[in-house]
Amino acid sequence: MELVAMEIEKESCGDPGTPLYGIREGDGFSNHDVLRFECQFGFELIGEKSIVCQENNQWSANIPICIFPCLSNFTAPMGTVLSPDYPEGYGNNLNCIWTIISDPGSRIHLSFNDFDLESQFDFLAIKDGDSVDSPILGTFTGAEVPSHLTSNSHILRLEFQADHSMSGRGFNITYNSE
Ligand SMILES: [Ca+2]
Repeated sequence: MELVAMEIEKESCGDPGTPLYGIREGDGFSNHDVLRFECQFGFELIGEKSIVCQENNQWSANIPICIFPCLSNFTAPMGTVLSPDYPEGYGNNLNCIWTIISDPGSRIHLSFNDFDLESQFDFLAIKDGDSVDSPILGTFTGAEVPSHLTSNSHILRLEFQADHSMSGRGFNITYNSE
């Protein structure tokens, strides 16, 4: 019996774990076993929905990650952008995009009232325009409160990414346009 058990052990890919905020179906880690993944409600799965233990004892892919998408547009002439659950900490696995849209020909001013992100792992990037390829006005991390910032165009895009662990207070940014 022990020999058989050892033989099975040799043809195992090992436990790849379960994604944070995810659910795993299947509990076999041997060759040809398949694991399926889903994310908890509200989270978005990035990566492979299922992986198979290959004959080389490697999983066919890494386990997926579950991220919480947050997306909103601001069209009022002034307002406040808060990180999720500010100031209680924004959590993990976030990919947020906020777009501030003012009247064509106007500019948008940002004032940072508070700023506290996990340094080097969570980032806020501010882009001058509405697309992912728009010029970057600044990328911020850590606990140093950035100074005022003014757009060149009438649209600002705020992209916030948080990794899988550790959180700061988050941020509180007010904007106005003229
Ligand atoms: Ca983090």
